[in-house]
Amino acid sequence: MAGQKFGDWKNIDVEIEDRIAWVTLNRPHKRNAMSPALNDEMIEVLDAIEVNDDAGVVVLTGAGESFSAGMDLKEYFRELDHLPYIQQVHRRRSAWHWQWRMLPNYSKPTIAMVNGWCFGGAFTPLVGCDLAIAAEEAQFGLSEINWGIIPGGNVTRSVVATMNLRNAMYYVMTGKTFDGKKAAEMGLVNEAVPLANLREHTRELAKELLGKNPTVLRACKQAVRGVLGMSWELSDDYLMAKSHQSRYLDTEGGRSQGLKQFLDEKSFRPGLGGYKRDA
Ligand code: ACO
Ligand code: V55
Repeated sequence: MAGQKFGDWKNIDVEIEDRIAWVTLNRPHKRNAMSPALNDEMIEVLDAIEVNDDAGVVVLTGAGESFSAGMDLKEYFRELDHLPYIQQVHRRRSAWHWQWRMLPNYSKPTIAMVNGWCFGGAFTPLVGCDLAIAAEEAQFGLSEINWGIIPGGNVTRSVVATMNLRNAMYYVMTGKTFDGKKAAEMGLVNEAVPLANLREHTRELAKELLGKNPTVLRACKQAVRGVLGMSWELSDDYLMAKSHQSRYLDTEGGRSQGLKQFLDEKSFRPGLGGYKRDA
């Protein structure tokens, strides 16, 4: 890639190119299984990119032929088993923190680019990302049942947030693999494209997001996750408050630009594309 290397981490490679931060889980010899060291570093990576103005979108992917083979079974399960429970919890906390606290609340749009194997624990960051594009050839699986555990670490929560009850049950109970096409059909990912086109396709999606108002995008993605557990009354009030908040925070004055360019200047149609941003 022609991008600029960003930071210096052992288990993660970050390159920033044209405002896209390509974050690559980089333990290909372990099929990018997520170790405690990798998860500790991911917190630093996401923190650093969030405050870096050179990056407007994050793409999360994996080095080599794997997106991620899930939690590192040796370093989390075998090697922590002898520790007291509270110490195990402490060691696992960095995984939880970036995968289902930081990612869903992230200030910039995030896209999971599933280039290959995606098992078990990898479903949590997959679903933590706002959008997901998979290679048709990628193989997914909730393999926990195959080695004798239930999908923990909020994997089950991630599955039911995206897949319907029948599909969730089927794949959790059988541990059978499915490919990128099937993942797209079920709504676990937005789309599947041939592996050869995956990066280019993801880049186009990232560029599209980079063309939108970042303040409003942030409010939109927070709102989509936020309203899920709310009553209609609470949701309406929250969305009105969020809408006013984003107008207040939006330094480029998106809403008034949009109205002016459509109603007065007749220079664009909101139904068919975005207003002209000169900010
Ligand atoms: N944890 C720890 N090590 C792993 C993991 C993992 N999740 N996945 C792969 N590795 C290691 C292997 O132990 C092996 O290490 P070694 O070279 O030191 O012996 C290396 O990565 C390569 O693995 P292979 O199995 O040889 O690779 P292959 O390309 O043949 O198969 C596949 C890839 C299918 C991904 C296979 O490695 C696999 O089934 N991995 C486990 C997938 C899984 O069930 N993950 C756990 C989900 S449950 C959870 O996340 C809590
Ligand atoms: C998994 C399980 C976990 C965890 C992360 O099933 C992922 C996957 C039981 O703990 O912390």
